[in-house]
Amino acid sequence: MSRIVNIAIGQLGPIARADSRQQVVKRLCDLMREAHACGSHLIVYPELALTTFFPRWYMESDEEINSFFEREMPSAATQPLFDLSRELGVGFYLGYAELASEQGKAVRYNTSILVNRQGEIVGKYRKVHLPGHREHEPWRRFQHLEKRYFTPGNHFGVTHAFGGKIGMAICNDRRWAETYRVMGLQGVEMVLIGYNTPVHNAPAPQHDDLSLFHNQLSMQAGAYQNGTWVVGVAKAGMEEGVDGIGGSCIIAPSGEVLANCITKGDEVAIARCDLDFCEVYKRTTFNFDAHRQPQAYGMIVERRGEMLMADGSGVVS
Ligand code: ING
Repeated sequence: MSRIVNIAIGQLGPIARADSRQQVVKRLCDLMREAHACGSHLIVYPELALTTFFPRWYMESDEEINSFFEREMPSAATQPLFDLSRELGVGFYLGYAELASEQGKAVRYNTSILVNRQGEIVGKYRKVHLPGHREHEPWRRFQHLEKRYFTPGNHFGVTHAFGGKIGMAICNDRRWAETYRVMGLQGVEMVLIGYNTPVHNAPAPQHDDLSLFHNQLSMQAGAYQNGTWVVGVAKAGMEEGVDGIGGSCIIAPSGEVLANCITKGDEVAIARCDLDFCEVYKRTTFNFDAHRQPQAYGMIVERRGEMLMADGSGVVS
C-alpha cells in the first residue's frame, strides 16, 4: 500500500513591516483552505512567515528586535491557524522567530515547527546555518544580520508523522550538503524547507542572475543524493524594498521537480508525493550502508574551514 502525502506549497508574497500577525495569519489560513480544497494533507509555509524579514535592518533596541519574535506558539494571534488545521485535517510547517527562555535567559532562534493533521506540534527545528553577518555593514544595500539576531541550532532531527519520516531545515541550510546527509542517515523521506532569499547577494553580486538556479540546484542535489522528497517554499517578491526570489517547488527523490509556483505572491501549488518512491534510491545508488566509506570522511566533522598551506596554497592530500 503506497504511503501518499498530498503536499501543498504555501508560498507567501511580501509581508510589510507594519503588517500585524493577525493580517498574516489570515493569509496563511486562506492558503490552508485552498490547499484543503485541493485535497492536501500538509501545507508548507516559508521561513519567518509571521513577519517581514527583519534581519535586513540593523537594530539595537532589544524591544524593537523582540517585537518580531514569538514568546509562545501557538499564541492568541496564531491560534486560528492551529484551529483551522484541526478543523480541516491539514498539517503544516511554519517558520517563525522564536524567543525562548533557557535557564532564565532569553535566547533567540530562527525556528520552524511541524504540526500534524490534528493541529498538534510534533516537531521543532532551530536553524543551524545562519548566513550573513553580525555587525552593521553600511556598504550593503540592505543588511543580512541573522548572525546578530539568532543563536544557531545544533540538531537536524526527523519526526515520524504523516505516515513517514519528515525532516525540517530553514533557508541557508538547504545550500549545505551536510543538512540533508545527517537527516538521510536517519532515513528521512521528506525534507521541508522555508526560505527568504534576496535576488541580490551583496558579497557576490555576480551570483544574482543565478539565484533561482542555485536555489533549485541545492534542493535537487539534496533530494537525489539522499533519496528524499524536498519541499522548498519562498517568501517572495518585493518586500520593504528588497526583491526576494520565488522558486518554490516540490522535488522528488529522483531530483525531478514535480510541482512549482509560477508567481511571486501568495500561491498554492500541490503534488501527490509517494513516500515509498524513496526506496528505489535508498536501496540502490544511495544505499548508505552498502556504499559509504566514513573512514575517508573525517575532515567533514574535524574542520570548520578549508585547510590551507602556510603560503595559502591548496590543501595537502
Ligand atoms: N537567506 C539566504 C539563503 O541562504 C543567502 C542568504 C542568499 C546566502 C544568497 C547565499 C546566497 O537563501 C537566508 N535567510 O538564509
